[in-house]
Amino acid sequence: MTQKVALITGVTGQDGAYLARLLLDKGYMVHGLKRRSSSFNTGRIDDIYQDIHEADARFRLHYGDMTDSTNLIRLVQETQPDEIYNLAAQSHVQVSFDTPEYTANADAIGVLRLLEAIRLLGLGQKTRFYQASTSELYGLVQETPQRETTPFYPRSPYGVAKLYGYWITVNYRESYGFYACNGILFNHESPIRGETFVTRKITRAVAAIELGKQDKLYLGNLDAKRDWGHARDYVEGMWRILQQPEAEDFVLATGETRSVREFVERAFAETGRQIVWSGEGVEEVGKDARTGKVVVEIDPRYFRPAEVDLLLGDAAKARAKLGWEPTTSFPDLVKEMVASDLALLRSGGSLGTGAE
Ligand code: NDP
Ligand code: GDR
Repeated sequence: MTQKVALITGVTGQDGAYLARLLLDKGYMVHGLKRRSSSFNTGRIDDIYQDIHEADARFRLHYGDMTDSTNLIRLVQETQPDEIYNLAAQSHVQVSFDTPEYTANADAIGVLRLLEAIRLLGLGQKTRFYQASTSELYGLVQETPQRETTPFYPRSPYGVAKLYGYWITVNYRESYGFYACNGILFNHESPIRGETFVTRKITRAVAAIELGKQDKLYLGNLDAKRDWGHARDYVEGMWRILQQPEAEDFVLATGETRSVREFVERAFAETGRQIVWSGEGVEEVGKDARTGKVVVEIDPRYFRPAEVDLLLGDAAKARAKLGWEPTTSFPDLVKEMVASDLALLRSGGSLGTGAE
């Protein structure tokens, strides 16, 4: 069998790193698009990076950007991929309120640029396309649990940009017969989750508080509910979505929802701390039940102009057609993330700055 070739945009992100590993394990030649940065941005993939001078290197990185059409066209032309996984995005919902235009450029028009690259190069019948769509499309939810047929109502510039990405993918499938699919993925996390998403922000703070390197954790809305799974399971789902006889869209979710508050409680419990809540609204605090010290405070700056209150996915279609199941429970996910952040800090890892 000839070796399959994959192109992953966003390869330096959480999902890109897990997916690159998965595809390399399956024998693929993997090309990844990375952005030029003034500091190293390949920390998540350094261990799988192979020296380009090695003749049999199966993992290659290329500079590029979702805002640069000619770059994307050249990359698709050079790599002639069997599968493209479009994971690149300005993926932070709150940041999208600060950078709405850039978010639209990268997350919406970026998808169009890649699809056009495939079309212009005449690869429409060869290259399968995966678009990283999101449960943020549901936003102000119209139905619970959310499934493939639930109407969308995005609540952020990020969600609105991703809505375009979703529909342009459907449109190229219907207009030109592309094998192009949306994975509508609910939140998925891991020890290499970006440090400013709420789960990782919490597990890093819990580890830092345990080791005496930080006093408090500042958060926004504790009552938002999310359907949290493990990124490892979700990249397996992405791959399965592109292996079907027909191109279709799929929800990937665990079918369980928890509040940010529950995540906080569970994470602190990993270090033997029970959290007791008192006060209301922005005055609410979480205290360590044993010492009485305040370890969680509310900072209004982390509230969003418009919030997504409740997400809960129904992955019945993925179960039936892809044989996909999440394998990591919520307690195990939290346990793994806290343990990893404790190990990282103990080994001298830095807390970094600007943790939102
Ligand atoms: P990350 O934020 O960890 O990674 C995003 C990746 O996109 C990084 O490699 C980043 O590069 C790259 N990127 C950002 N902007 C550009 C650009 N203009 N040009 C090229 N590359 C760019 O996200 P995740 O891995 O968590 O998510 C992957 C995808 O899935 C994203 O599209 C996200 O919106 C979507 N998604 C994620 C979910 C989740 O829960 N994780 C759920 C549903 C959808 P750099 O490293 O240089 O910043
Ligand atoms: P989300 O993830 O917006 O769901 O998008 P995030 O972890 O940022 O927020 C989840 C919920 O937690 C609340 N929250 C806070 N969030 C952050 N980041 N920081 C805080 O201090 C804080 N306090 C409370 C938020 O208000 C929100 O309700 C993620 C991203 O990966 C998207 O790219 C992806 O599409 C969706 O998941 C599915």
